[in-house]
Amino acid sequence: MKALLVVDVQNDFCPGGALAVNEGNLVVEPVNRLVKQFEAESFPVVFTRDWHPANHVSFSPNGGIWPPHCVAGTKGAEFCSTLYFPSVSLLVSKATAFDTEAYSGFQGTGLASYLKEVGVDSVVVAGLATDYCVKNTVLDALTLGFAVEVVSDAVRAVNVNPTDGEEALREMEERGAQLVTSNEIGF
Ligand code: VGL
Ligand code: ZN
Repeated sequence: MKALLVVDVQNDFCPGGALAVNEGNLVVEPVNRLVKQFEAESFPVVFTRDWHPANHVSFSPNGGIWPPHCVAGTKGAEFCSTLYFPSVSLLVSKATAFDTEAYSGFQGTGLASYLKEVGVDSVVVAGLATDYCVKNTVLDALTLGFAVEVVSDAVRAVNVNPTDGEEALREMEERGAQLVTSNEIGF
């Protein structure tokens, strides 16, 4: 069975946010379409969120490389208001400990055991950002033995270097992920 993993579609990663991803808001439309398709099939939908304490090690005042973002309980950490939520879904918060960075939705969350428990062997991944949390989530999913499809029109990159997003997609593909578009997802 397939599950949909929606990665970090949060205000701080959208235009105007603390760690804005160019066109980050544009993932919402294809993501919403996919969520509705999975909901109609009664297949699992998982939303991850970056959910940091205010003193997180990844923040520049604490020696990290990012501006403070997605601080638990703030407006910036909320999901984009236009995101559609199905009647049933799983919420996964990550990077919640102040001293640990965690880009992958599988890191320290129990997500893999949950998916295996309910019979998921294949995941469809969309969201933000291509070159960090999407990439690390995809690579972990492959390592854990899941088949992985990455939805190319439903991801966007931070692009600290301008080609980071493209390189991340290539790396995911080389590791065995399939790049697909949102209208190509079958069950
Ligand atoms: C992310 C940078 C820092 C992401 C999270 O969700 O891709 N990127 N924290
Ligand atoms: Zn973060």
